[in-house]
Amino acid sequence: MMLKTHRAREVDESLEAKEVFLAGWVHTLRDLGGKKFIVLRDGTGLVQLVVEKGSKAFDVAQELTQESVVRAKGLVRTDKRAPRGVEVKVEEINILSRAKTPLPLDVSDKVSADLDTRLRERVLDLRRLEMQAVMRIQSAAVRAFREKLYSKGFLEVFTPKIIASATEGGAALFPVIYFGKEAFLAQSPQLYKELLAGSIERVFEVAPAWRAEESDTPFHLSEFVSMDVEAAFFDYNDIMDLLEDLIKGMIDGVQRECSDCLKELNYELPKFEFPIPKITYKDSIEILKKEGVDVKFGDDISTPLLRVLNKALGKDLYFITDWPSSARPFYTKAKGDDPSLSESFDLIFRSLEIVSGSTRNSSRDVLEESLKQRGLNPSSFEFFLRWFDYGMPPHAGFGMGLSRVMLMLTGLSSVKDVVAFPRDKKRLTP
Ligand code: AMO
Repeated sequence: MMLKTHRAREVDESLEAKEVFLAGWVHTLRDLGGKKFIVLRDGTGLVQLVVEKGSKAFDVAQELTQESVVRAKGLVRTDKRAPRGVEVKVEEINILSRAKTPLPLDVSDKVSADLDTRLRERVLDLRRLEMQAVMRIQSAAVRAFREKLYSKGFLEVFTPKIIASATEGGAALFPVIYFGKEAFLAQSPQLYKELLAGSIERVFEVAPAWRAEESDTPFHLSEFVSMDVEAAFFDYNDIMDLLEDLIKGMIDGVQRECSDCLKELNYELPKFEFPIPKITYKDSIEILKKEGVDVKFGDDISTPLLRVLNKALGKDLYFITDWPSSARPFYTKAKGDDPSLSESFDLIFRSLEIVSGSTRNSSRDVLEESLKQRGLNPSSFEFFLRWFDYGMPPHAGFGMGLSRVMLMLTGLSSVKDVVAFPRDKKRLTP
C-alpha cells in the first residue's frame, strides 16, 4: 500500500477540507504559541503541516528531529500566511525513521558549506532544495535530448563498457582484469557507435565513460555521462545542425519543465544566438595571436585560451570547426581539399568545450594509415576495421558531456557539483 495519497506539491487549494496522507522528511521545525509548524519535504517540494497542542499528534511531534522521515494524516486548509497559501492540519503523525542530531550538514540551507564538505555528506546534500533542482533539471535535459532524437528516427543503443583498446588518444584508460587478460573501461562508445551506425543507421547512447584524469579541475571527472550520437549518411555539417536542434530542445525542455528549479538556483538560462556561430580553428588561432597569445597552428586551444577567445568573440556559444587532423583521433576524416585539416568541431560554452564531433573515416585503407600515423597498430583494431570491408556508409557523430552541459543549464561552476556521486582522483565514496 502506498504510504501517501498526495505528494507535497500536489497539496493545493483544490484540496480544501479534504483528508490527505503525506510522507516525507522534516525540513524545518518551529514551535509557535502552542502550535508546531513542520515543513515537510518530499521529492516534489515542501508543504507546511500544523500540529496543535492537546492533540495526540502533538506528543509525537515533540520527538521529531530535522530530517526524520514521517507520515502524517490531516486536513487541508487554505491560509494566506502559509507558504503557497495552504497547510495541512495534522490529526496523526508517525515517525518512520528518526534522524540523529546534530546533522553533519544543514539541509535547510541556513548554514552554507564548502563543496568538499557537501560531497562528503552528499546524501544529505542531495536533499537540499538546490540539489533537488539540479537533479530535476538534469532529468528534463536528458529527456529532451532523447525525445528530440526519437522524433528524428534515432534508436537508443547500448555499447560494451569493457573494451580492448583506447579510442581517444591523450586520455588515460582504467585497466581492468578480464578473466586474466587486460581490458579497459570504455573512454567513449566511439568505435561501437560507429559500427552500430554502420548497421542500423541512426543511433544514440546515454551512458558512463571513464577516463583516468590525474588533474583536479572543475571540468573533469574520472566517470562522466557521455551523450553520444552517430548517424550514417551525415557529415559534420549535418551533425552540427542536429546538435543545434538538440541544444535548443534541451534549453526549451528545461525552461518549460523546470522554471521553478531555475528560480531555486537563482539562474536564468542564457539566450544564445541561433544558428550557433561557427569559427574555424585557423581563424581562432589568428584571433588568439592578435590578442597577444603565444600559439601556433597545431596547438590545442585549452580552457585558458578559450577564455581569451570567448572574450574576443563576445559569443556565449560557438563552434570551432576544422581542427588540425593531427589534433584529432584516428577515426576523424580529413578535409578533401586540405588533409592537414579535419571535418571536425568542438562546441564551446563560453570557455568550456561541451561537445566534440566529426565526420568519420569510412575507408579501411584511410583508417589503417591514420592509425599508423599515430603510432598505433592496425592489427589491434581489427575487431573494428574488418567491418569496413563489408559496406560501411559515410557517417558522422558527436559526444556531449552531460555534466558540462549541466553547468550551462544550472549556472553552477563545477561538474563535481552537478553529478550526484562524482568520481575523481580523491573520491570513490559515497
Ligand atoms: P571527447 O574526448 O572530446 O570526444 O569527449 C566528448 C565530450 O565529453 C566530455 N568529457 C568529459 N566530461 C567530464 N569529465 C571528463 N573527464 C571528460 N572528458 C570528456 C566533454 C567532451 O566534449 N569520441 C569522441 C566524441 C565523438 O567524436 O563522437 C570523444 O570522446 O564534454
